[in-house]
Amino acid sequence: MLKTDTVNQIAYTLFQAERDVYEVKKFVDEYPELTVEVAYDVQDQLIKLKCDQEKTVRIGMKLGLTSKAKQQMMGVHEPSYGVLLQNMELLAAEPISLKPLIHPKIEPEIAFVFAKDLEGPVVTVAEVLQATDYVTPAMEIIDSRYLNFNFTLPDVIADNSSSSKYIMSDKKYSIRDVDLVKMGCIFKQNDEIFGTSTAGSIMGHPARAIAWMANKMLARGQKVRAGDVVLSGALTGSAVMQAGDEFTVSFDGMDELRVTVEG
Ligand code: OOG
Ligand code: MG
Repeated sequence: MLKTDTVNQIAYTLFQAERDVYEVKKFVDEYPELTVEVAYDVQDQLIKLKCDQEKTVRIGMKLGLTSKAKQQMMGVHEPSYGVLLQNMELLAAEPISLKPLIHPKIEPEIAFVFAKDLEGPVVTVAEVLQATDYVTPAMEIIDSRYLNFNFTLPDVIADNSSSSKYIMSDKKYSIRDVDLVKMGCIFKQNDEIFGTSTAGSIMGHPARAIAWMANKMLARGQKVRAGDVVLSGALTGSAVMQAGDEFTVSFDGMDELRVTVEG
C-alpha cells in the first residue's frame, strides 16, 4: 500500500505540472504499488486540490480509452474515468488558447446530461438510458501531464485521465431521436477528415461505458448525479492542436460543433 503522504505527494506533483505547464515522469516505475485503486485515490486528492486552489466545482465525469481507436493509439487497453470541473468548460465560439497547455490534443465525444442520479445497486444500460436527460456533440481537449504523453493505466487515472478542457453544443437531442450504435461521426481538422467512426465504437454503446463507470464509482462511494455532464470517451484517435487550426465534429442527425485554436 502506498502511504497517504505519497498519494498526496503524487497528486501535488501533477497539480503543479498542470499549473506551471511542464511534463513529469510517469509514476509506476518509481512506485510499483500504484495500482488502479490507489490511482483513483490520487485522482480524488488531485480534484480536491484543484477545487480548492482554482475555486471551482465538480460538474460531471469523463470516460477515457473507451474506443479501440483510442486504446490502440495510447497502448492502454482498459478504460478509465476522471472528473469534469466547471473551469474546464469552454464556451462556444471562444477560441482555444494553447498557452496554458503542455501538449494538447483534441477528440470527438458524445456528451450525456443526466436528469437523475445513477443509483444502482448495479447500474445497467437501461438505467443509464432512463436517467439521461439529453445527449449532444462535444469535443475534449486532453493534455497529459506526462513526458511525451506516455503512461500506463494507473498513471493516467492519477492524472484525472488527461482531462484539460471540453466544449459541448448548446443543442439538446433526445436519445429517442438518435441511434447510439449506428450514428456516424466525422471529425475534421481544417476541412479535411481526420477520422470517422460510429457511436457504437464506444464499447458497443456509449451507455455501456457509462454503466461501467457508474458501477466503479458506486464501489468507491461516489455516483453520477442529476445534472452531471458525462463525456463518452473519444470515438476516433485524437489530433495534435496547432495555432490557427479549426476542428469540427458532426454526428448523424445533430448539428455540427466547431472550435478554433487561437492563431
Ligand atoms: C487518456 C484520456 C483518454 C478518451 O476520450 O479516450 C480520453 C489519453 O488519451 O490521454 O480522454
Ligand atoms: Mg476524451
